[in-house]
Amino acid sequence: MLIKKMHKNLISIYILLLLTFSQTNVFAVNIEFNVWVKNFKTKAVESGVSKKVVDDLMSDVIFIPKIIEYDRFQPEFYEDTFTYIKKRSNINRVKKGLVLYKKEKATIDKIEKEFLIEKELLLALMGIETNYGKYLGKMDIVSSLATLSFDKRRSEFFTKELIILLKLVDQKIIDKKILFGSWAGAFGNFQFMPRTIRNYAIDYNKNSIIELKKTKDSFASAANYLNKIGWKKNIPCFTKIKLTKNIPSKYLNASAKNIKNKKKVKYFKKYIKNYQDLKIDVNLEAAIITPDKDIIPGSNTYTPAYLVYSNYEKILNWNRSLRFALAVCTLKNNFKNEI
Ligand SMILES: [Ca+2]
Repeated sequence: MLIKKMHKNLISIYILLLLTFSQTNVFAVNIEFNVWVKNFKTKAVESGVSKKVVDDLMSDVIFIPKIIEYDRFQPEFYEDTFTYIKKRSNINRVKKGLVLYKKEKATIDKIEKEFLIEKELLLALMGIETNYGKYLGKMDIVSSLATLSFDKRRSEFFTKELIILLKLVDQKIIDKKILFGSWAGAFGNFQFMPRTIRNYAIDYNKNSIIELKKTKDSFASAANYLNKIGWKKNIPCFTKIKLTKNIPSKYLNASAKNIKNKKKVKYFKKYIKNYQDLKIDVNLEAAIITPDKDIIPGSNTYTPAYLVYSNYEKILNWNRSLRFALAVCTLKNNFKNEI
């Protein structure tokens, strides 16, 4: 009985200590964060943002611990390729996209012609990024970007993004009232980061402001982005293949960072079991990817495998994930049979 009571007391003390420690910790982090904000504000003004906009946007900024958790654990990295693609390119996604297309047909067709980007690709990107505008994100992206800038992991990258965002507001290109988006600071129907907005976004309906949550500006901006980074209309993105086991491992790309060892499709003939069934130009430059290799525990080294072409790398440019680019191109192909 006595032991039980002592045990209970010990647990209470332990919980009390834990609470005190975590509260002290949160308190210390907030002090550090406020110091960071102060220094950042000076830096932003030095980079040319007006003091008024810096004070205005940075006055309510807060540190959001949850964002650090999201940054460290992104579930999509742990899904196998088959599951990832299936979830994002299924028939419901196609149907929802067709509803949007029907409603906005005139605008989307016009943008397809003007920027030479397939409407199916634009719909696929919007469908996967935000489920056609349904999940635009509710995070205050100034606080998101500030939290990730304050965090050590990718501080330099996010600090630059935050300064670009402040400049866009300062130049009245973006309205500060609609700065709500993803935990990583992406924004609008196609989840543009501030740098992408600065480099590629367009005020398509010419009302002097870029509205990335509205159809006209967001579709034209996405199409302009794809056109400028070199997407080639009507060239395929990938082909699924079956590999022979004698393929040297140097040809198996498992990282989205740098696609290596590109050759003409015909060069890989001896390593592809279903080569005769491939309905593609064998003179296209291609690389081989095996996206589950090294990532999914216990996965087979040789399956799934895909030949990927230059267009595939453009989608990696948009979002550096092998599975993301496969899912976008699969959904695009699924639209092809419907529109
Ligand atoms: Ca506009």
